[in-house]
Amino acid sequence: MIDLYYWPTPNGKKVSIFLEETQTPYRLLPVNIGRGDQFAPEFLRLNPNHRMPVIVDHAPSDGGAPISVFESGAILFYLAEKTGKFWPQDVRTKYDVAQWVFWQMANQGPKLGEVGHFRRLGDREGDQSYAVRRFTNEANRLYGVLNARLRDRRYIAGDAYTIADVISYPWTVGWKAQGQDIDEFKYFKRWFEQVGARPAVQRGLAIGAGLSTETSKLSPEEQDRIRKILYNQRALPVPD
Ligand SMILES: N[C@@H](CCC(=O)N[C@@H](CS)C(=O)NCC(=O)O)C(=O)O
Repeated sequence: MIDLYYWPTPNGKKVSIFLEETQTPYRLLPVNIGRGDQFAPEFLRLNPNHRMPVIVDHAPSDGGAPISVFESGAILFYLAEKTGKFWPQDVRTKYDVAQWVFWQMANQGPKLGEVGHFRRLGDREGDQSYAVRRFTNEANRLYGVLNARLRDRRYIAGDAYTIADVISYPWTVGWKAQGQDIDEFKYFKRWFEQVGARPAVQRGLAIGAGLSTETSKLSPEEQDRIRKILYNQRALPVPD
């Protein structure tokens, strides 16, 4: 059985989609990041970087002690290897998929995270127009990269749906809030609709939907409390 430490955000949904796609049994363990669950000592033992998602596999393939994995890219590599699904192992496809997984982790995820952050922030911390412009343009560039990639292939790594698609899709669901118009990217749009129509993707996206409330619907006090936890984090003290 896999334990999934989860909150319904794009990074969490990468893993719930994979687990739904492969019908892998899992137990959902909510990590309420707006309450600060990611800083609990038990959680920090699993991920010193205090971020979800994390998985713990209680039945690893070597028959040994449970294995825990953090970072959604590493989690998808682990689960793809364990299930033998969505990561073809011939040397060409294997590294085609790997490079796009790294692209997502190092580019698309962080930059789309920043564009969302600065566009939501408003002028609460002073004039953000440069940050908004910089990250909205960077998001546009990244949608362009996917669009060009998908011009002559059905999925990111070729004809087959792989973890490169699973990992890239959830961040694109918020394209409007990222200041983008997907009609600008017709090859991307075809892929977006195709992946979004998969029943397992829809189930994966819906996992934990009842756990959190959209920030804009919370009271100003509640929004403030969450911001204090999530914004301007600094190094945690190292225990003696
Ligand atoms: N690179 C990490 C990013 C994980 C991440 O940023 N998770 C966010 C939610 S999407 C989180 O746990 N945030 C808690 C916090 O900011 O304190 C991954 O892909 O797993």
